[in-house]
Amino acid sequence: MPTEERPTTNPHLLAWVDEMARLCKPDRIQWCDGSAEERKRLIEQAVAQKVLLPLDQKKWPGCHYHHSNPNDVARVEHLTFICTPTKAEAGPTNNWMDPVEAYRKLGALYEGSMQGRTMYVVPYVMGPTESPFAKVGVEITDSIYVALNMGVMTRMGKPALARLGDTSRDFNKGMHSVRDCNPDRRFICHFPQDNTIWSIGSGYGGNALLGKKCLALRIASYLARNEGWLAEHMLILEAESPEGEVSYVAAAFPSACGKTNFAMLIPPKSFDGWTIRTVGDDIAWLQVGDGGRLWAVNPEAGYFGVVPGTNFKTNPNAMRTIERDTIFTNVARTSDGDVWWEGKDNEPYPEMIDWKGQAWTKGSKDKAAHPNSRFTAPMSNNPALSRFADHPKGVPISAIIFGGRRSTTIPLVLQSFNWTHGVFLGATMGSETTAAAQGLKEGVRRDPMAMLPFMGYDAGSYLQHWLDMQVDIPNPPKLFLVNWFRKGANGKFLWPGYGENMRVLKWVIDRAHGKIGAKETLVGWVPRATDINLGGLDVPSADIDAAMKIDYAEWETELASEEEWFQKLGPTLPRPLSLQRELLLERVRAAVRPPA
Ligand code: GTP
Ligand code: SPV
Ligand code: MN
Repeated sequence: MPTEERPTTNPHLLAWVDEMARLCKPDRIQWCDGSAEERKRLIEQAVAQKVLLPLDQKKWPGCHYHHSNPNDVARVEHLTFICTPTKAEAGPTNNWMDPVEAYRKLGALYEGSMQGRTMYVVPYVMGPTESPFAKVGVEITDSIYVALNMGVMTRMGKPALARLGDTSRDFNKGMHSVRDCNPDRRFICHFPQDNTIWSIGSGYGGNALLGKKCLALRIASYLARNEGWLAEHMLILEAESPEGEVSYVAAAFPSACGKTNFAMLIPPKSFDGWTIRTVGDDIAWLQVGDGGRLWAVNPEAGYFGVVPGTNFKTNPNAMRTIERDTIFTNVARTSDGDVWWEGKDNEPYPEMIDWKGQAWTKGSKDKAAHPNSRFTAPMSNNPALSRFADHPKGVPISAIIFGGRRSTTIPLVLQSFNWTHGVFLGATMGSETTAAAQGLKEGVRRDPMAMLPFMGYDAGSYLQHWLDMQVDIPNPPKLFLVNWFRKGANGKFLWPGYGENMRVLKWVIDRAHGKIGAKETLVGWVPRATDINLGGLDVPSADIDAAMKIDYAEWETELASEEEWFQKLGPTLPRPLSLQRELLLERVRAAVRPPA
């Protein structure tokens, strides 16, 4: 097997790469160095192989298109496994596979899977390269598309090998082969005790870009629990007031529920002087630091964002971010190299090629772009990137917001009474399912802290870890719940969302700094009528009231239905959370049916 010169002498890394090469039998091994020349060469090769299609380079400089296999368009939660020695460690919300069995089963599938192909060795850093937060991973993959995406999403190549050094064993071993992209032979397995990920049969997103959900959330959450920090599915934003006061807010919304949009928000006119900048759009690593505060870094270097719904009105910063050097996956395209998606500013072209590669005509009832079509773009493209996005220390978090996609019950915004109540709000968060994962039942599911698909260990222990963090953070952020997705009787969203979410964010920030009042309700603190600036908002006040309403009858149903979820969590469910539920339910019941 011809091997190019190996850019490291680290014996642990070399031994592992050799072992995996013996198993998969690639024709060639290529170590990625992360340079611009290498990227250019890889893109040329991907274009020659028709893995990437160049877009019109005048309209879309440096941009390319990729059709994924139509059977491979999103994360697959039913094929994702936590492989801990005991099933109890994975907990009741994760799929579990015995590690011995998983290595055997996937090992057999990897056998010869790279014959005739190139094996890319992709060293990468998650986190600012010089940061004490940062972690090194190495992904082995037979997908040039994955290698190119990792080059955008992570600090790839030389910096990773430099950080790892010649002797350390401290790197995540990520093995990935698309093999024949057969859903019957598709598995995403995590071995937290071994700092290892084995993924096979998918080339898409979180199944295949192993630094993202697999390392930065599932493996990292396991490490974080043991080491006393948090790895979360959260955006991180920077808000600067007209007076120049800067605050940082993190927010956990489930997949396709608005993190990227919130992190890139442009305030409405009546918030003149306010600027929002992005630190991260999907993942936050949070550690206790200076001033006894919780500090956050974004482990990623790029955005793998939902395309449909993105336009110059909803998210101008995203539109500018994807103008160049972006990979578009599964949107619609035209034969002359333009792209289109549902919710783009312009009308669809009469004739296009849909995400499946098939002819599409305007008026067709099928979507031209897949609802989970995505852009991969470097964060350096973002005109609103925070100057601290790459800072080794991270940023100090003043508020953490939880929020799902809920048609009913959950108000526009609610502040928790205290840390325990805030953890309870996160733990019981529900959200209606989206296109970001394949094969989920429609309807509301409980998604604690937006981490249900991303916890690398038992859910009850995860919630206990959140509770335990309180005593480790002398100056903790304040905790909030939001809902941009409540609907009226006509089935339409009550709240306009997007940039208008600034109105809610401002109240959150003012509350976090103790600058503004609130009304106490049985289920949390809410803004009083005049606390939220609604200037210039063209929405009927009845809709605003309906979006913010706390209806105790609805809350009674909500709190009662949470019992089933808590029962599912089993014996590791922290007692403070079940007591919190009972307390709230008793109070709400008494309000709905006052004693005679
Ligand atoms: P992941 O990358 O899957 O983790 O998703 P995300 O949480 O970053 O979601 P994103 O910001 O990409 O938004 C997903 C979808 O929700 C897009 O189609 C958006 O247009 C839509 N969306 C985002 N924010 C809002 C909002 O405030 N209101 C409404 N109605 N829709 C929104
Ligand atoms: C999500 O599903 O939450 C994503 C996209 O951010 S993926 O990378 O596919 O996980
Ligand atoms: Mn995500």
